[in-house]
Amino acid sequence: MNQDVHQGAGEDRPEERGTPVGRRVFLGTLALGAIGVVAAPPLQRGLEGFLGSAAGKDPTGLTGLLPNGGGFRYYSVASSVPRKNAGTYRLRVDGLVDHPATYTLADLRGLPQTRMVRDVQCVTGWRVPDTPFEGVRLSRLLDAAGVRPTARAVRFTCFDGTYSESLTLAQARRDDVLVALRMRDEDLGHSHGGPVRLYVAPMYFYKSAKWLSGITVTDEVRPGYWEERGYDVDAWVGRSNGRDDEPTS
Ligand SMILES: Nc1nc2c(c(=O)[nH]1)N[C@H]1C(S)=C(S)[C@@H](COP(=O)(O)O)O[C@H]1N2
Ligand SMILES: [Mo]
Repeated sequence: MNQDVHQGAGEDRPEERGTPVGRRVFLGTLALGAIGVVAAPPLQRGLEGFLGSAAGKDPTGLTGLLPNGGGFRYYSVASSVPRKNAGTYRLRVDGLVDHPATYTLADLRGLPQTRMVRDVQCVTGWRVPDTPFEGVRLSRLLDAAGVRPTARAVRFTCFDGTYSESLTLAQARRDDVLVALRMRDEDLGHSHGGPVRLYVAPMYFYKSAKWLSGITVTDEVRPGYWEERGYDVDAWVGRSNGRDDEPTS
């Protein structure tokens, strides 16, 4: 497991593999002495509040309180993720398209880049304000692929071998949805899903699939990893089941 984002903080733990809830609770309890958070979204609001107050932190887990890691917490549902670089990374675009394609990192870097500065909001309550992301608009890749008329949705898969996400075609074509190569004005590091992750700015951060390796155009939305475990497919910040205590807009 890679914890380099939060080294020194002693606060965070990579998300444990998708094991039954009982096991997560057990792991969370084990970890109580040393850390503030065990990240397991369906459980986390309860558990995080518990751990947070035990650690003397604000139980909402707002990121301003974290001393290190720039406010981010490392999440992975896979216990280990292979590293990919410019030589080994590939992004496949396929499904209901006329021109399936495989992009290298150099290919993606060669396309027009869009930079956006928005708040990152995890459904469990932590937030990182004003975070720059930069990359290729997803709509550009979809247009290049030639989406067929029967298409309704897009499915995202990851080279961690486990995670998945989805968007409707209309959501996927928004201007604020990126295939991101950079975050905080640096190339995306491995912990944050590098070299390439999805960035869905208007939705909770679980929509922003890390280690993106596949974009498949489909005829209907197929719920992603966390959505099969109870989270909203339409994860608009402030308007889904991760609703904030405070308004965010
Ligand atoms: N492949 C993959 N992508 C993922 C996740 C994951 O576990 N695996 N977790 C999601 C969740 S719940 C959050 S909050 C963010 C965390 O991103 P970070 O690790 O860069 O902070 O990634 C999202 N994308
Ligand atoms: Mo999250």
